[in-house]
This record gives sequence, C-alpha cells and structure tokens, in this order.
Amino acid sequence: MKAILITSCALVTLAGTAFAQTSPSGTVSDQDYMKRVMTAAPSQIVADATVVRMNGSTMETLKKGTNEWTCMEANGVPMCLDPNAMEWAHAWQTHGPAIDKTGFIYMLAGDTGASNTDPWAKGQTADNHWVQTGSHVMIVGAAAKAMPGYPRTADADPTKPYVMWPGSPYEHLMIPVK
Ligand SMILES: [Cu+2]
Repeated sequence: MKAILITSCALVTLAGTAFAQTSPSGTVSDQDYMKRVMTAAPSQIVADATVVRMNGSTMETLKKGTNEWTCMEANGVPMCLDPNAMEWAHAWQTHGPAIDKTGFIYMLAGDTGASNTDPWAKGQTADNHWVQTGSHVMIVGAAAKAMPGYPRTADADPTKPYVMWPGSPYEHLMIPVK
C-alpha cells in the first residue's frame, strides 16, 4: 500500500516537471503508451514491470507487474524507477528532505531537457542552464552524493556522466549509456 501511495504521489507531481515539457499524451492509446514506455528500460525488465499512466489527475495501472520496477511516461518521457527512486522522486517533488537510500532510474529513451540548476523549472530560460540528455540511467539518493569525481558544474556535458542539480538535496548522477 505504501508503494502504491508513493507511486501515486510521484506520478501526480512528476507530470509537469523538469523531466519534460512536451507531448501531452491524451490522444495516445494505452497500447501505444505501453509501447513507448517499453523503450525506457531493457525488455526483460519492462516485461515484468508495473506500468502506470496518468489519466487527468488519476493514476491508472495499465499492467500490474511482478518485479520491483514501475514504468511510466511523465510528459512524454518514458522511465522505469525502482522503489527507492520512487521515494526520491516524491522527496524532490514535495521539496522534502533528501532520502538516505540509493535509487536507480532507467531513461534509455533519453529526455527532452531539464534545467541543471533548478529542480523545479518548467521550461528553458536564458539562465537556467538547460541540458538535454540522450539515452541514460540515473543514480539518485545517498550513493550519488558519495561518488566523487563527476563534474558538478552548472553547464553539463550531457554526453558524459555528470551531476544534475549539484549542491541541491536532489543532486543525482546522470550516466549516458550510448
Ligand atoms: Cu533522467
């Protein structure tokens, strides 16, 4: 039950955030939505994952999975999160304290851009250090803070590993995989 509540919370709040600003999915069939979500992670993970979708402000479970992963699209960007990453996303969106756990997120389809300095930016501005990252995975939470040696600059090179939102409670490692 806890996991479901966290999922719901993260979903409600993820929609309309830094992950993406485009592609309202209202006209996409559930079948096409599932196909797009499948691009977020390796097929053997997605195959057994729970797939959820926002319908207005309600969360719909399109497929109840048998593994720990939750896959979804937030504003057109597919991703698969483990339970700790769901907690991390919840903390981020509610401006809550940083989690002391480590989570993992697949975003193999890439994203459509985010500010690297404002975790809650709604879009690109002249000075919010917009960065668009291709196929990548993310390490979020405690371990990301304990892994030194990654660039922590406002203007990131998204073709190489970097820290997104450096210095904030939600800083995390962005790791390109292609
Ligand atoms: Cu990402």
